[in-house]
Amino acid sequence: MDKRLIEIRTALMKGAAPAVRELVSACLDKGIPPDRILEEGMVSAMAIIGERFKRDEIYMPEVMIAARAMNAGLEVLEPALVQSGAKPRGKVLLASVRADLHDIGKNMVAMMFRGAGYSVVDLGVDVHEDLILEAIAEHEPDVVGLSSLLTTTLPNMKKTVETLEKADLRGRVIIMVGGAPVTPEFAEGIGADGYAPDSASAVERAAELLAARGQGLA
Ligand code: B1M
Repeated sequence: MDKRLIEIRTALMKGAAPAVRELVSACLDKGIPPDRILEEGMVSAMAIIGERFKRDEIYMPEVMIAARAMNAGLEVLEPALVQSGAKPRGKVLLASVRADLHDIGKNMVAMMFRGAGYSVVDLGVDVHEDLILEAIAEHEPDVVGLSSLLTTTLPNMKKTVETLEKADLRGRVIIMVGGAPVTPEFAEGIGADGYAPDSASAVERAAELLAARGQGLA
């Protein structure tokens, strides 16, 4: 692997947010493709952090500072992935479901959508289903994307889909779900319109679903 990407991975695992910012910026200046910086330098670091956390080799504070460094790197990387001046291809509302504080995956999904020319409204983490309803009324998105990283918050994902169903919004918005514990079977079981295993395929799946509704601008 490129030495500079290894440096990003090391800095990210140490939680050195300013160093991650600088290194990502330097890699972009050197012309290293943003998707390589993301996957090889950053996502690989979070995977190692996750393994170490599982084996009790590191604890919550270390995971939190690594996550903060990851999000710092994502901020620097995002403009490089976003097409300038492109007409929005649709509007996407994103949220980590109620009681779920994980946001790295959701932030990557947001970044990929922005990079593909969608406008994104990101409601953040621990978002109550009622707040999602209010946000739909305010922003009128084409797609609502829900993220969950905990088996204990999967029921809240289901509850959110039920809430949108009760509010009669099923025909108006496409509901997409994702996150590590979410499976295609779970997604189908709770009545989501779409599932994606990663951020890049989330964009592809949304485009397919929008096209199927005659809304795609691709
Ligand atoms: Co937590 N955590 N965590 N954690 N954490 C996991 C998820 C866990 C698997 C770790 C473990 O035990 N090995 C475990 C869950 C176990 C389970 O439920 N089965 C766990 C736990 C238990 C917890 C706490 C309960 C720990 C505790 O308090 N004892 C606690 C819960 C807090 C809460 O949410 N209420 C907790 C807290 C935290 C931190 C706050 C410290 C931090 C989050 C910081 C942050 O996000 N800002 C954290 C982290 C960082 C992790 C790990 C290490 C990394 C998660 C991550 O960012 N992955 C994680 C272990 C792991 O995953 N290996 C772990 C990288 C990210 C790029 O992947 O989010 O999967 P991911 O996103 C992917 C896809 O899933 C997909 O695209 C993304 C990119 O390709 N995707 C979508 C995501 N959303 C999508 C939406 C879509 C489509 C695709 O459509 C809309």
